[in-house]
Amino acid sequence: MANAQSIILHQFDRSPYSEKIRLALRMKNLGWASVEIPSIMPKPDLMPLTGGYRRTPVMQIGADIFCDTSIMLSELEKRFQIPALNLPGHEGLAQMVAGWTDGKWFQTSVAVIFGAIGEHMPQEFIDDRTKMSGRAFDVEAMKAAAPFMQDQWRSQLMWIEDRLAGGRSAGTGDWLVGTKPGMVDVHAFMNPWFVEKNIPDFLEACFENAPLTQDWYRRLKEFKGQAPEEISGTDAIEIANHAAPRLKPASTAGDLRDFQPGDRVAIAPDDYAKDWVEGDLVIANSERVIIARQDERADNLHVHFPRVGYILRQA
Ligand SMILES: N[C@@H](CCC(=O)N[C@@H](CS)C(=O)NCC(=O)O)C(=O)O
Repeated sequence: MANAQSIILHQFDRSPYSEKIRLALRMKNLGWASVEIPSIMPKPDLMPLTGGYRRTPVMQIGADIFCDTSIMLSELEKRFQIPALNLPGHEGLAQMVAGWTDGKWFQTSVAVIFGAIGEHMPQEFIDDRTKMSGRAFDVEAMKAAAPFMQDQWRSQLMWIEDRLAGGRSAGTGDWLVGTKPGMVDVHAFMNPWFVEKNIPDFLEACFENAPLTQDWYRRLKEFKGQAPEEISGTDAIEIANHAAPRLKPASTAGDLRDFQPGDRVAIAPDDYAKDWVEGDLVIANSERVIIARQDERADNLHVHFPRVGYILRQA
């Protein structure tokens, strides 16, 4: 039974960012619980935990709530060290690679996928994404751009092929960095997975010129991991309500902008879906921000955000 120590992932099956975390959980062979959340608003059993952050996935361990996959991966790596994903050579580089996989490559994937299947998406999904991003989710425009975007997508896949070929010819291993799979591989896996889920023929066509990548992708898919325990959103809130956040000394030492512990602050993603989450600052360092907040349904929560990709301000 899921409890205050369990890793709980609030997610949905087709979510590529969720797959990134699921792959890391499989590679670490960790047990976990899953809460299936809607892919569009409203998300009534998620908001009490995050305080307004609506994106997918969200990770919970007891009363600690983790928003954004980068902070989830960092936390999993800290708490469950063996087997490590931040292997020698992956440190720092993994985050740099994620800047590309989650940025440019992901945007190209979205254009290719919705250019191909956008017209089959329900109107509620299109309306939600338009509202979330503040600009039209223009399926017609994506359809028109699809051929150019396909070229760009494959070109980015070939960077993986180049890296694998380089490792092979130098005799330094057949993963992206060295002889074992790690965090860089986790980040790079997401976009091919997203494309395979939606337009498998296109991925197959790209693999024709990228045999090393095809083999690398297949090897990553071999991690079996553990099947999650399915729990409800209300169960997850109950678990948070009966847990306490992990004790951490409040600190903003070295902060560039003079935030102090206890400051009333607000934080939001800086790209789109700018939903502000308010709370009392506990920790602000170069990697993350932790804010304490209370909810009617969960007394005392610590919500974690990465620093990169987020805006922090006094509330
Ligand atoms: N920077 C975020 C991005 C997450 C993201 O954009 N996820 C998509 C789904 S895979 C999303 O939130 N879509 C809107 C939604 O699910 O409400 C992260 O790394 O977790």
